[in-house]
Order: sequence, then C-alpha cells, then structure tokens
Amino acid sequence: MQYPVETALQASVLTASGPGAVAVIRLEGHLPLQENPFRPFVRPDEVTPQTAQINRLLYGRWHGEDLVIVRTATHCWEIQCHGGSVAVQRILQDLQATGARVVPGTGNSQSISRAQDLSPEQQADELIRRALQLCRTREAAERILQQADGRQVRLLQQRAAGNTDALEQSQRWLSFTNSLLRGFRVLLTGEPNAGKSSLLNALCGRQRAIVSDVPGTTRDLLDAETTMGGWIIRFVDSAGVREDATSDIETEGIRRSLTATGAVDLICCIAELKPIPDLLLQTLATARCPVLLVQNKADLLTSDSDFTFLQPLVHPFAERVQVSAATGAGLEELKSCMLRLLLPALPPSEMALPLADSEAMCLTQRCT
Ligand SMILES: Nc1nc2c(ncn2[C@@H]2O[C@H](COP(=O)(O)OP(=O)(O)OP(=O)(O)O)[C@@H](O)[C@H]2O)c(=O)[nH]1
Ligand SMILES: [Mg+2]
Repeated sequence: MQYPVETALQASVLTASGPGAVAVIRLEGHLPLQENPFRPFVRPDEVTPQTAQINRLLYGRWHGEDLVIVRTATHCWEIQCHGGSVAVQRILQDLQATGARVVPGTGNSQSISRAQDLSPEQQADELIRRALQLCRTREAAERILQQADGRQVRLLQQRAAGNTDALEQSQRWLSFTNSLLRGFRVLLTGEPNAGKSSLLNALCGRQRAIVSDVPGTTRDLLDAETTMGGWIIRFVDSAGVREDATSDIETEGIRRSLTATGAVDLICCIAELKPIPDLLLQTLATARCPVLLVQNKADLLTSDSDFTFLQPLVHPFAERVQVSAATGAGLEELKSCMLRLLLPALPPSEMALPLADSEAMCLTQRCT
C-alpha cells in the first residue's frame, strides 16, 4: 500500500492490555527519520527502521528499554516491547509527540483514545475489559464481570448528565476495588527465632525463606505472594527484632523491619510462648493497621509449660491465634483471622465499582 508523505504515521496496539510478556505495537505510514527515541544496536549509519530489510529483526533501545522492531512491509513496522502497560504507554506517547496518530487496534489502543470519542457502552466495555485483565483470582474476575450487567453504562451516563451523587457513591468503593485488584500486604515481625520465616513458608506452601535455629537468620525484607479466600496476599518476612543486635547489618535489618510496620495492611507479630520485647511493643503500639498476635511453636507446649505468657489480650493486639508452623496446627484459624481483619466492607450487590483508576492502581502496586 502507498502512503502519501503527508499521511501521519498511525500507531495501534495489537496485544491485549494489562500484564503480559510482550506487547506488539503496529506502525503504518511514514516513520519520522530522526525524531523517535529508538536507537538500534548497530552503527546509526548502517541500518535504521526506515532502511531495514523487510522482516529483518532490528534490535535496539527505546529510552532505557530494550526492544525489537520488525519492518513487515515498506511502510509498516511492528515494535515488540515489554508487555507491561508502562512501556506501551511510553512508546505511544513518544510517537504521538512526533505527530503519530494512535488508532484503535485489536489491543489496548482504545485505552488512550479520548473518552469523549467513545459511547458510554464502549467506555464501560473498555473499563471492564481492562479491569478484568488485571484480575489475578477467579473471585476478583467474577466480581468485575458482574459489572457488565449495565451498571457501569448507567454510571457513565449519570456522569455525563452531571449527576455527581452516583459518582460519589461509586467512589466510596475505591478502596474495595483497589484491594480486589492489588491484594493486601501482611508483615511478619517478631523476635529472632520466633518462626517468622517458617510461617511464611507454611502459609505460602513453598520454601521461600531460609529457616535455621540461628537467631538473626533473616536480614532483609523478603516477600512471597499467595491467595487466601480469593484475595491476593503478599506476606513480608523480616529480620527478627531485638535490642542487642550483634552487627551493623542486623541493626539495619531491624530498622527495616520496624519501618515496614508503616507500609502494610496487617501486622502479624510472631511470638514464641513468652512475652514480647518492649522495643517491638512500642512500635506496634503506633501501627495504623490491625496487629495480630501469633503464638508459634504450639507443638512444644506440654502440661508443664509456663502459661504466664497468656496474659489478657491488650492494645495493640486485635486478636490472638496459637499455631505451629512445624505441624501446621492452627494455620486455618490463622488464615480466617487474617481475612477477618483485612477484608474491607463489601459493596451492595448492585453497586457500580469505580473502575476508571484500576490500571493506575495496579501500576502503583508494581512500583511499590
Ligand atoms: N518446634 C517448632 N519449631 C519451630 C516452629 N517454627 C519454627 N521452628 C524452628 O524455630 C527455628 C527458627 O525458625 P525461623 O523460621 O528461622 O525463625 P525466624 O523468626 O525467621 O528467625 P530469624 O530469621 O532469625 O529472625 C528453626 O529451627 C525452626 O525449625 C514450630 O512451630 N515448632
Ligand atoms: Mg527468618
């Protein structure tokens, strides 16, 4: 096909939006010679996308990102880049800045076309499709699919008609939608050797963290993701907290553990069958999220055990569970207790969830 020189370059995304291994962006028209940020891994005067042989792979870099450009016809190229939305959006924005027009493709190019160009039905379809692609559990996908019964269309129509009440109602469920797509972060803290890493492994069902009987084995924050009751849970293991750290590395590890208490949705304080050290208690007392007391090593309890540690449950602990990471006893009760403390209020069954920011929510998650 011939393209008049004055025809602007058109860009369209061929792959689905959301997390993916590779994204493909198709370019048709006249590729500006110098203005795009693509730099081939060859001498610039040797070969460029404009002069490349048809179907020859051209490896290069677009800003900091490695990618491949293939010239598929005289005026057609395909960019194969990282499948995340950030890389795709950045390339599209760069192309737009050089005068390219972004047109709907079979992938997510509609997501950057202007909302006013789409009907409420198309906008609702697009929002639901994008949110659906971000779901990582079946339960989350089911909840998003329920949104396709016309409630999102009605919300968009109400917004267009200037009805802010409906929008405000929907926005109240932002944190619910956020949790549905992003999941929760749960910190495992406690004294060295209490069994934090053993619990992380038991809860995730794999040997993610090193376990040993040497106090101070875990030095840094280490996370592992799993699902519980259809919700994504990211457990964060941490260095054991004690006042008499034996090295600068351990001190730094403890500092990171204590700092992490401010960046999670729930804290599990793992304790052996004895009182919790003051340093940890003071930090937990200022936590902004629920704190759950998890008394581990229940398998070591005998009728002769000293039960004085079982003081009445006081602030900052919301609940207490006894478990054994070694035998698995109490783990189901621990999971239900965590979900009880984590789960937000559920929206009424007919509610239109705020989906417009779903992609932004997931991008935030990946950056944190
Ligand atoms: N009997 C028994 N031993 C356990 C249990 N949980 C952990 N342990 C043992 O306790 C020791 C310490 O376990 P870790 O999981 O490494 O403890 P930690 O809290 O991560 O320790 P640090 O990383 O040093 O802070 C290991 O020898 C484990 O095998 C349990 O439920 N019962
Ligand atoms: Mg550990």
